[in-house]
Amino acid sequence: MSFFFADAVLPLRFHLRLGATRHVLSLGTDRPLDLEPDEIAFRAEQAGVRAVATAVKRANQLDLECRLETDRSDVRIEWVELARLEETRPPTCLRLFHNGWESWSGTSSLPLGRREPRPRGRFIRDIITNPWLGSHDRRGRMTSDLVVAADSGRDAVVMGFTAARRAFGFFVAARDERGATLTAVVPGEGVLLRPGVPWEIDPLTVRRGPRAIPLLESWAASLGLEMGARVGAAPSVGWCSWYYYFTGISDEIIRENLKRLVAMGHELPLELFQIDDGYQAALGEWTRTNAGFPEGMGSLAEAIEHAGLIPGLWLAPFIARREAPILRRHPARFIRNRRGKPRYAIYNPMWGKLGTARALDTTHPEVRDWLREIVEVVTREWGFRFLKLDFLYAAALPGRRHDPHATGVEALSLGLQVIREAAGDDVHLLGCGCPLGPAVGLVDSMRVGPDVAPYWSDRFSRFMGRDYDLPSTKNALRNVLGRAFMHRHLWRNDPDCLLVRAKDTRLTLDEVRTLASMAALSGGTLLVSDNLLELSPERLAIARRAVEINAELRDTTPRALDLMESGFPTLFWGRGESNDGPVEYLAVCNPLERPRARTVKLAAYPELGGWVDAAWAAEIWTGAKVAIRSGEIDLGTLAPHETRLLSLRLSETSVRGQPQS
Ligand code: 9PG
Repeated sequence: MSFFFADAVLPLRFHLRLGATRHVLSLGTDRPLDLEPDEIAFRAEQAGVRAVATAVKRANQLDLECRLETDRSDVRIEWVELARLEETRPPTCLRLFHNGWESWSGTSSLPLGRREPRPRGRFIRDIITNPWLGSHDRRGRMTSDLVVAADSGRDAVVMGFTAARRAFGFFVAARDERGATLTAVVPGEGVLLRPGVPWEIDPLTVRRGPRAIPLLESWAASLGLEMGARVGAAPSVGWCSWYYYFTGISDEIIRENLKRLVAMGHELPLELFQIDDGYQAALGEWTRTNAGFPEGMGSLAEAIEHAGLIPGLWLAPFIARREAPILRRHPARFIRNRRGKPRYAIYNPMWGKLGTARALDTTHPEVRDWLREIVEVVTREWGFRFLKLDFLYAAALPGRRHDPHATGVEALSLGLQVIREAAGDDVHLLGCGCPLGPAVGLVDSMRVGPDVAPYWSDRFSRFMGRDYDLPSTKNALRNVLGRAFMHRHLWRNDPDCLLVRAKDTRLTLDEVRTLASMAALSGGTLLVSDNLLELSPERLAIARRAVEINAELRDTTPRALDLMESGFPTLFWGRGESNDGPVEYLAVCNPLERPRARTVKLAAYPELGGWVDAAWAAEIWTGAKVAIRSGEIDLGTLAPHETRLLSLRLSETSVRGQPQS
């Protein structure tokens, strides 16, 4: 069988600086490899720098390992051009899946030759995009972090790193007169090599098969295995203070909601109660509370525990604002910019006008001691057992660090390791605003998209963020579907909160049902973030249904079936277990601004193929029964932003076929 992108080239080209001079060390060639299964070794030595690589070719898979070593003390690594896939006659329907750098970064599939939307304004771009794209980031090129997929409609290829210990490796897709290329690049961040210590590049894998999603899942399984992913049981459903109260929380507000939740009992059976941003004395001063929390956090954690819930708390451990003593007293504990000053991490108007937050240097031993202390207070003294760790990208930002050998990946891992050690194995860590790779094996769950919001989309997100990576329910959901394949392979996905309220929101009932459908099918963490005192019984029922479905799908990885067909997937599918046996759900969404007639052809997706001449479907939100006829589900017309959530049922006589990959 002849695949598209069949030609694999291994240039293995190291761009170095030896003292003040630039040097390129090439191990490989620009000739395509032959495809026979084989193992090839590469070796080169120049100017006291040695590099070796091994490529293992199997049927439909290529694995590459590579390392660099020197005895000199003046060698810096700029970047490495590792591998390239080439196609001289790209199919016209070719789409690429690109993955964003951190939790909030937009992720979707795009036609070849298109570049993913980039936020306007450096202050947003800096926290959304890999800081090391450099000259690869050009017009007409698409970039993807950690993994990339291409789908011709007939077959697919996935390229991805199977460890994330060294560098923020990325992929660049380019198209020109000669065809198309997909190149794997490893940025060295200009760090100094330690003499005598090998610099091992995160291994790369290339896998081919008929469809992209199973390949993405298989890549995620490999990365998860290598990094010791934490995917065990976890609190899955709960309440979070952020998306109704934002920073306006107080001891009283938290207790009122807690009391209401307890009174609701089985009406809303949750496990976790999480206090978000707004309790702390200052950003970076975590162990003292502000005036809204006069009794401190320990007594709140106790009250939550007493109510039979898991107490959860938000922390942004790697940033501090100038009100925090750590920034005033210890500027040397921060990543430094070109002027030697603490490096900028974010400007967030929610935290008041004055100034910005700065990024801590986790390679500094005093910072690690400080982190350890905070986490010990919060978990042991106060008793929180779930930590939402936010703005984690800050630890990985470029700048001068205490340790000149450390990359951003290594700095972020160090910081997260200290937190994990201090918190212990039993505290649940949720990563947020976090570059994805280095957190695998350290966090239990991970936010996989931008913040949801009490609106579908707004002008700020459309203009500044080009409707792609800034907070909005639309942007959040695109990523929940786009990154579904990571769930239970790298961590448990956090699709962000569920807002079901009818007041203080611009979300319509259709949009609320869409959010509830996708959060439920994600199988990930599902936190309701409304004022519980003001929820109507009808809206509460939506949350309860979502919680029930979510529980049935906890132990499966759902699939966005049309991930490689459209920029906003519209079919989300999951198969799980209920008290009455196996269950299967299909959400069909209309993300468009206009009504859309929709028929789903079951044979188009192997996951649905077994239903062709079987059964009927029940619409969860309306209770309507939908017939499956001639292998199709005809849903009529969907309103803008509406989702029909279908529970697929067997008829008495039919037998459900097995889903295929
Ligand atoms: C608390 C919030 C919530 C939320 C997090 C995070 O300026 N920004 O780009 C920006 C992005 C995300 C963000 C805040 C600011 O939200 O995702 O769930 O915890 O912090 O401050």
